[in-house]
Formats: sequence, C-alpha cells, structure tokens
Amino acid sequence: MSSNSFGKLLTVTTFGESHGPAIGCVVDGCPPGLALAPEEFRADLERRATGRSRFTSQRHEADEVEILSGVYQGRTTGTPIALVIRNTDQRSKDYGDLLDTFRPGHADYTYWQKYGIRDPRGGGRSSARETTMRVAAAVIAKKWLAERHGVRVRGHLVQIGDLVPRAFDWDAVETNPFFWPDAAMVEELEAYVNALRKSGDSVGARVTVVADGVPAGWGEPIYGKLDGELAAALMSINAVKGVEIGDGFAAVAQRGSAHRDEITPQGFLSNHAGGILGGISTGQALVASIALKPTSSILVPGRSVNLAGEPVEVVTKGRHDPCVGIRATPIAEAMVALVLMDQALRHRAQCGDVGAVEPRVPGRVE
Ligand code: EPS
Repeated sequence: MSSNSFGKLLTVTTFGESHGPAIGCVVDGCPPGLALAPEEFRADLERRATGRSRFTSQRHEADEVEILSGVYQGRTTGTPIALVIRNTDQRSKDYGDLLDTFRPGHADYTYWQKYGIRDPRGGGRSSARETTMRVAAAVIAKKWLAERHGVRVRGHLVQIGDLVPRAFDWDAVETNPFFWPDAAMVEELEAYVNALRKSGDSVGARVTVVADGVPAGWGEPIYGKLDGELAAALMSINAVKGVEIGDGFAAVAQRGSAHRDEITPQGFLSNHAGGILGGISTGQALVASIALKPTSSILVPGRSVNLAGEPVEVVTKGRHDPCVGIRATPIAEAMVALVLMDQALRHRAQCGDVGAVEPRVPGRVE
C-alpha cells in the first residue's frame, strides 16, 4: 500500500532518506546466473551523481554500492538482491531555517498533510537522492536486457529552458555534462546555466529515452500496457510533470494518414507511435520523453506559510541543481529499463511457448 515498491515479476523496493545514514534497494525476481560485481554500478551512478560538474548540486557523495545479498561468487542466485549506499555528505544545517516551513514547489506541505510527520532534512524521502537506487537497480536490468535480448536503453536531453539542439549525434551525448546531442552548443549551455545559477533561479528540461532492440510482443493489455507502465514509472521520477510516448502531444495536430505508421514487407515507414501499439511493443525503437519542472529550491525569495499557518518568506540555501533535468537522463533510462525487464519476464511467463510468429516486420525503413 505504501508504494515504495514497483514491478510484478521484477520488483524494486527502495528505502532511505536524503540525510539518513544510507539509501538502498531490494531487487527481487532477477533470474539466476547473471554476472554482477559492485564495480558495474559505478558508471551509471557517476552519470547521475551530484558534484561531478559545475552545473549540478555540489553535494559530494561517493555513491559506492555494497551488494548485501543475492549474489554468490559473482553471479545472481535468484534470491533478493539488496544494495546499499552510505550517505556521507549530508549538511543538515542548511535546512535549519526550513524545519517549520513548507517550501513552495516541494513535497513538504503534501507529506505533512498525508503523514502528519516528516523528515525535512534535504527533503527526506521526497529528495532526488532516492533516484540513486533506481539507477543502481537498473544496472541489473540494463545488463540483463542487453545480454538476453540485445536491448540497449539510452537517453539524452532535448531541451533546457528555451534551448534546443540544432544537430543530433548520439556520440556527442556522453561527451558533455548536459547529455546534449549537439557538441557545438556546449559552450552556449555552460554560459546559460552559469547565468541561471548567478541569478539564483532555475529552469526546466526535457529528456528523451530510446530503447533499441525491443522485440515485438512485450506489454500486457489491458491494464498492464507497456506505455501505461512506462508513463507511471517515468512520472514517478522527482520533478516530472509530463510524459510522452512517441509523438505524444504533437499527435493532436496530426492527421491519421500521417500519424499511422504504415507497414511494408520491408518495414514500418515511420515511428510516430514510439514503438508501442495497443500497449504492446511493435519491434520498432521505443521512444519516451519527459518534461521536468524547474528546481523548486532557489535563492529567489518566495512566499509560503509555516507550521503555525503564518506567512513567511522562503529562500532555499544549500547545494541545489539549477536544472534538475540535467541529471535526469540516467534516471529516465533506469525507469525504462526496469519496466522493460519486468515486462520481458511477464511476457516469457505467459507467452514464452508462443515462439516466433510470422510475418516479422523489421523496424523503420530509413
Ligand atoms: C536535493 C537537494 C540536494 C541535492 C540532492 C537532491 O541535496 P542537499 O540539500 O542535501 O544538498 O544534492 O541530490 C542528491 C544528493 C543526489 O544524490 O541526487 C533535493 O531536494 O531533491
């Protein structure tokens, strides 16, 4: 009921608070025999972590994963995989002035209304710190999907504030701290985010995730649709206010004759659907995008109320991201990978005996 877990055959439960002693997760349902070592978590956790560039929060966490269970002699055993990361750089005094204040745009007021008690240090459970464990859990899912099915899940930014890429190159994405596919714009982005930070304000962003190699047939209609579960998983990421699958809201202005992805024996002629029809993967690239709101923790003073219901002015000190969307790419990839692995296992459970069904239409014809 309390919804700190998700998934059906691959379940992920996360626990921990931003300024507590540790954060962790339990991944249950991973098939036995997958090679898994603590070092394998490092790359994706570094991509998401704070303090790795001048353009994100300057909190410095090592984010070293300890595997507590579920792995024996370097291989998963089929039992629950428990992972833990110690918090080492909490600075709870930054929150001293905010203990009895509901920061505007944060979950402070809603957690208080729901539970009647909250851990206000660093946002407690509602902090983006929690997303660390989603990324850790998804290291397992990404590896299993790649080895078992040849699926690759990768993402990039497509908008920061009003800036959009003028060119697209997957190879550029991992060469700059913005996950930006247009290397020629990186200096412009640096200047933009520096100016934003100086002004004490923040800005939103848009991230796109693409999963290649997903075979046709994953997804469970009616209530376990692949797009429905992706939307829920992506919407559960902190600061996400919108999710699109394929063309998403742009479909409103399209004609059916343009939107439907026509099929030829050589392949689909387009991919407006984002690789999902009827809640089931088509075999085309799966494409999902998210909109992230501007960080609510900003230096620009804002109005709110305190525990006594009195008006107060709030200025959020501390080490915050001028654009939380910058670090969201690995988190969005993680949620897509976890949903895909869960759906793959569910497909195998019910339909594993169906085998190859003809005809198999190849992906998009370029
Ligand atoms: C966050 C506020 C900042 C970020 C944190 C997310 O934490 P603090 O106030 O303790 O410096 O650094 O992000 C992380 C620590 C992380 O690992 O992502 C928030 O309010 O969500």
